[in-house]
Amino acid sequence: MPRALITGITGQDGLYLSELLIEKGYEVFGLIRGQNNPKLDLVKAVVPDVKLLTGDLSDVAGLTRVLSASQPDEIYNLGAISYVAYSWENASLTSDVTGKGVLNMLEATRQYEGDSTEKVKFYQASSSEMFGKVQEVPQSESTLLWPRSPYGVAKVFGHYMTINYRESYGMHASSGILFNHESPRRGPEFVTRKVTQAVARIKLGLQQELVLGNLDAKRDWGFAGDYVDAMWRMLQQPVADDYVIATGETHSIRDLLDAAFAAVGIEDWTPFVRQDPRFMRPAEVDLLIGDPSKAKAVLGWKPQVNFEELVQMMIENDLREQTALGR
Ligand code: NAP
Ligand code: F7E
Repeated sequence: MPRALITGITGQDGLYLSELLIEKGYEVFGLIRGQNNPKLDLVKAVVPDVKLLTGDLSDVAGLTRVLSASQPDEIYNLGAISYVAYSWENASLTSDVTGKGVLNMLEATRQYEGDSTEKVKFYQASSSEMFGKVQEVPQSESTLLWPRSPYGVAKVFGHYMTINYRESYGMHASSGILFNHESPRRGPEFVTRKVTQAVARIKLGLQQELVLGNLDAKRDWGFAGDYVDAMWRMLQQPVADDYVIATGETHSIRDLLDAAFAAVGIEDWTPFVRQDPRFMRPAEVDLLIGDPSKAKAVLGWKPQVNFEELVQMMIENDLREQTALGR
């Protein structure tokens, strides 16, 4: 039975990846932080077979202990402070966790691997935020990085550290440059879920208004369930490498509003939506669109859920959830 360790087990991707690996017959360990993590019950309910170990990405000694206890064949480093807007207010903390945390995991993995001839396979959750002020359209593995937020800068550090450990120590360390991926499990601070939750509440008469920032930014949005499959495929390759994972389509926040309101039968959303500078960012990433052709050719990966299906899935979930909460 192969063993996998996942950091970020309480997050959107951690839950989908745990389900996928358990289905494939893995013994799965998850890193959980804090003394009374509020998402513990959720993890236990969704993936009861995952074995939880306490640790924090900023504590390398603790990570070393977690590796000894779990003895993983594959490590998926998904843990991060992942909310871009928050990263300006907490730039130093974001650098420590999202950036230096990757180095801590790589170093703990290198020491755990020691002189063993069996390579531990390491996955780093890199991000399309690294492209920032894009230097090429669409963005591929070779596009110059130009991050626009403390989060993006921290991810660039983690990305290059992963490549550096691969080149310096021969580690099987791969980096997935994933474009935005969403689901009914997406945190409500991110724009897709903020919109689908609000639209469901407006439809049910529980909310009157949705307040947003920049409606013109464009993102390449896919389904998280498809994207965790790409992570696993990367670690099954004989040689570690970096891959862009994206749909190759882009949509603005306005398109998202069109699709979400249309899904509940509202054609004109303008009376319900207000813009507030509070939600504007000091530096915006205007356009993201990925070129996933390398992942298609090498990993045999392609997205299964398109933009309209994704929005529909999230709206249906939020209508169910909000109906239950409204009762
Ligand atoms: P998420 O839902 O925000 O989950 C982040 C996870 O990181 C949570 O489990 C969180 O645990 C954990 N974490 C935060 N600080 C930590 C620390 N100091 N030590 C250990 N764990 C810590 O993120 P996601 O959407 O699943 O994304 C997974 C990874 O992919 C992240 O690295 C993210 O930056 C990256 N990424 C995401 C996307 C996307 O569109 N979703 C795209 C590209 C890359 P707590 O519950 O304890 O806070
Ligand atoms: O913003 C605009 C906002 O917060 C998307 C993370 O998973 O994907 C995610 O980062 C866009 C931006 O995601 C609101 O200005 C407008 O242009 O949903 P988001 P993100 O910043 O793209 C990348 C790939 C990651 O790696 C990250 O971890 O939507 N926007 N109005 C808004 N965004 C939010 N959150 N809230 C608004 O009210």
